[in-house]
Amino acid sequence: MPTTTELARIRLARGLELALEAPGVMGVLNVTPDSFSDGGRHLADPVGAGLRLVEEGAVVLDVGGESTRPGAPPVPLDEERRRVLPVIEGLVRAGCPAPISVDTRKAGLAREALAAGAALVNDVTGLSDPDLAGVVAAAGAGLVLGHIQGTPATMQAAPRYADVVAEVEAWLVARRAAAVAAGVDPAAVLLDPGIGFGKALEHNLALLAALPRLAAHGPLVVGLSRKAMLGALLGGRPVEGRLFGGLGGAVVAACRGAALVRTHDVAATVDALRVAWAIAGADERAPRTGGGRP
Ligand code: PMM
Repeated sequence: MPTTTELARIRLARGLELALEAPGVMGVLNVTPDSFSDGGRHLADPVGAGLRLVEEGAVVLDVGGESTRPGAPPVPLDEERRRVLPVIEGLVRAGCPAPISVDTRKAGLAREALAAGAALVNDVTGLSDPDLAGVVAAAGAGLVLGHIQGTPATMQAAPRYADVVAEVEAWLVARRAAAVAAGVDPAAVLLDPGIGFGKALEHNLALLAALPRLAAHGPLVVGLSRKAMLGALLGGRPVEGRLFGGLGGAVVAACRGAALVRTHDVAATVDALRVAWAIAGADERAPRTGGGRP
């Protein structure tokens, strides 16, 4: 259990733990040629790029080999393996000091990534592969369960909810229960409302407003870095112009209960969260003086 000064303590593979006293940053290391936000950026030296993100302050490094951008076709296991495993092995060989997460929906890839040194599985489809929870349980690994409506190929076609917060909440609670029933340690599970995964702008905004309610069910991961919702809020701004908007979103997500903010822009987000958290927390730490202004 977290102590009163801890925001969250998450159990990971190989006896590792992620103890967070303040919201942390999950750095994105996509090794895909077609990710919407950084397609191909890290392909030349992915291990070096990952180590730099950790130096910049990422507390977890999320390695992904299958783009989940809207409309993305599925990547065969062999190809995903070819992209991801050498990077995880390289990071381990280089002594990567942060736990490595593997962003995959496939149980087979998760098993191999955990054997290669990953400590956490980030599944944006919340157990669409029925074997994934068993793989995570067997490795004693951490598990991020993300909410999605549809599949990456179809999810943004016409997302529809009667009550998006209640539906996502019920879904996350059910997926979490399924993971625990398959043997995953309840202290190893993080939940993610899945910003942009089968959601229109109004759905994303409703979920971000409801983070305190969702956080009652477990530590939250929130990812909005460079996503279309930022472009929409900024008058159609393209991906490369969304940094400052993303920082605004990251700060609000952290102050509303996200334990981890997933981002491409690690250094900037780490600074933004440090300042936001110091200021947001100052109120509770300040001595009570009975009300009057000094
Ligand atoms: N978004 C993307 C990929 N993986 N994982 C989690 N847990 N949460 C997210 O919001 C998330 C994710 C897609 O974005 P990218 O192409 O920028 O990685």
